[in-house]
Amino acid sequence: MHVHSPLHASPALSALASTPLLLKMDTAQPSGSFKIRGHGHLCSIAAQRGAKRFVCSSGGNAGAAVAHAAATLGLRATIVIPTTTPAFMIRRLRDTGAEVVVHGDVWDEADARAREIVAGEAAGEARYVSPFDDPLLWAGHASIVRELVEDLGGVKPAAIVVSVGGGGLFLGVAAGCEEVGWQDVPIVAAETTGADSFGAMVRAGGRVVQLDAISSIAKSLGALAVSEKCAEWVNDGRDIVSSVVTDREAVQACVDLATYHRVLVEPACGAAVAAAIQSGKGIVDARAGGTLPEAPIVVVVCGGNMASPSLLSKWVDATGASLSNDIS
Ligand code: PLV
Repeated sequence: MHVHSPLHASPALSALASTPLLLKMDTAQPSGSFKIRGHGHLCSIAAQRGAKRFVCSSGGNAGAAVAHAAATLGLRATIVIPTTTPAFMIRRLRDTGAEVVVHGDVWDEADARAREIVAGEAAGEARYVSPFDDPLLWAGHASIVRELVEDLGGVKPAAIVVSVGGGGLFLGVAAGCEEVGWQDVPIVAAETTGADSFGAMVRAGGRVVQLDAISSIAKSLGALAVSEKCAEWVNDGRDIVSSVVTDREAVQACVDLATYHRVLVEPACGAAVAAAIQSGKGIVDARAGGTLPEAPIVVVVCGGNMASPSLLSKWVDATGASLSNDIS
C-alpha cells in the first residue's frame, strides 16, 4: 500500500547543517505520512487472520493510514482521536470511509477508549491498532531502511534521524538497520520540548517515564510515554542519541522544507529536520574523531496530514519562527 519514497539531496539544508543531509521523502506516501508502511502491513496481516474491523487510536496520521488500509481491503475502520486533532482531519478521515470517535484531550485518553471499543466486540472480529506499539508496525516501517540500502548503493549513512512520538518509527528503523547489517549506524531520536517522552526515558537512565502533559505544538508526537521496546534498544548499548529541539526550531524546519523542497509538513516532522540541522554534524563528528565525514545523514521526512499554509503561518506566529528567507 505504500510507495518507495524518493531520497532527495538537500544542498540548502546541508549548508544549514554544515554536513551533507539526504531527505527520505515519506511525505509522498498515499496516506500523507510514513505510517502507511507499518499500518498497511499490520492491517493486511490482520485481514488475512480474519479481522473485519480496525479500531485505531491516533493523533491523526496513524488513523489516516488505517482508514486508507481499511478502504483498500474493503473493511471497516474506527479511528479514535483526541480533541486536539483539527476538525478538517475528522472530515478527511470520514471521506476515506472511516468512522470517527473524538474522546479525551490527549492521545492516551483516546487510546483507552479504543481499547474499550474492541473489548466490547466479538472476539477476533475487531482488531485494536496502536499508532506505534506493535511488532507488525515495526516490521512494516523497516521498509524505509531496505529502500535506503537500494537508494544509497552500498553507502552506509553517517546517521539516521527520525521523529519520535511513541517510538514506532524509531523501532521500525532500528529493526531495519538490524536486518541489513547497519547496527552501527547511529539513530537520532528527535522530539520537541514538551513532547519529549523518549528524551525523558533516556534522562531517567533507560526507564520509561510518563510525561505529565503534552505542551508542545507538535501534537502528533504527543504520546505521554514511549513504547517499552524503545528502552530495550537504549539499554542494549546501541548508538542512539536523543535530540530535543524547541517548537520554534521544528517550525523553522517546516518553513525551510516548504521553501527549499516545496513540501508542507507538521512540526512533528520538522523536529527531525531541525535535529539534523542542530546536532547532526556534532553527532557525526564525535564519531569520526573530528574528521569531516563523507557519508550523509539521512533524515526521514515523515510527513503528516495536519499541515496547511494557514497552519504554518499560525505556528510561525506562535513560536516566533521566521518566514523570510533568501527566496522571495
Ligand atoms: N503520530 C501518531 C501518534 O500521535 C498518530 O496517531 O498519528 N511524525 C508524524 C507526522 C506522526 O504523526 C507521528 C505519530 C510521528 C512522527 C511519530 O511516530 P511514532 O509514534 O511511531 O514515534 C499521538
